[in-house]
Amino acid sequence: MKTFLFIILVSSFAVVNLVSFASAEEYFVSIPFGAYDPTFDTPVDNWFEPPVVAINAGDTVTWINDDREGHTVTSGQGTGRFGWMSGTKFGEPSGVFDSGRFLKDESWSFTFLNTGLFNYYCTIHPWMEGVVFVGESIPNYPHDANGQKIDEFPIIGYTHDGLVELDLTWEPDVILTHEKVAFIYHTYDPATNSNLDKMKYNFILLQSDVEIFRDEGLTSVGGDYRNYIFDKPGPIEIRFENIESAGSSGIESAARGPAADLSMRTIVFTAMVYDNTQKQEHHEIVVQPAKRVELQYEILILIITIPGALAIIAVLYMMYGKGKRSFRKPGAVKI
Ligand SMILES: [Cu+2]
Repeated sequence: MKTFLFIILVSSFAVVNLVSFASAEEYFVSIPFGAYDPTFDTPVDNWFEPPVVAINAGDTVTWINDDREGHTVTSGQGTGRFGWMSGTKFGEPSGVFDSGRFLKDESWSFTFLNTGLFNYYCTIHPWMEGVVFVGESIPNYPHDANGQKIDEFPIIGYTHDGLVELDLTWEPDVILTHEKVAFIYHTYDPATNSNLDKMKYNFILLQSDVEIFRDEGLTSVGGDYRNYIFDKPGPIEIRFENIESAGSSGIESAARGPAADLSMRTIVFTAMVYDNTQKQEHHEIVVQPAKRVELQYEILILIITIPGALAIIAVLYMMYGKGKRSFRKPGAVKI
């Protein structure tokens, strides 16, 4: 019951784009000796070293003043190396962060919780410019759209009437853009804990609340899988709608009550798609399972019935077929 409530809770959450912090790290930026000198006639190549830092949301950057003068680390646009020369430009702070002046051997830290590109500069020496790029932190474990870790696959969902259980797994655990993900699911009758003989449903994918894929009138025997390749990062919903099931016995029992309102028979799971830093495009469109499951169901019947029929024919042939022979070896002991 606890699991049941948990699933209801998880699946009913509004999809919120929250970043989960896999492991926060600290990065260091030096303000090198000579940064106060705009002529660049210094032993250094950059005003901030390194001038560009790429970090993940939740990480901290610490600036250390290795110069002899006081400096600031202020979000916004500086004047560039030559802009200050006109004497009219002093930079424009953006208001995200401002260290205030800190002196030789002092340091100042800032933790970046939001993703984005942050330009910064020194308000005292506006030619001093740097950049912090904050990307999404990609966890190395499966989780839902709220960043809640999934400790164990499969995750389990039920229709509101509790008559259909759907267990979902996806591979790979972390979903990236331009990389095929397989959603693998099994369907059960919770009353008997056995696979559903047949389940009809629609499979729908939504990303950032927009429907991006819909496959209607699917039929599954015990389970199935769907492949998909996402173009964009962002939270997704994996929806199984209009679920119709005859249960594990294959017969809709009277005990199951009146026919359920199909529009209510929906099971929703959520997940997050991350930007793929290795692959920027893909050439396949949507990768589908090779065959419609409806067809597979019929094939399954053939697979079961044909060998069965052949076996019966073989037995009948052996019993009543002409030229009946004894398979007993001569001289074998009769028991
Ligand atoms: Cu400065």
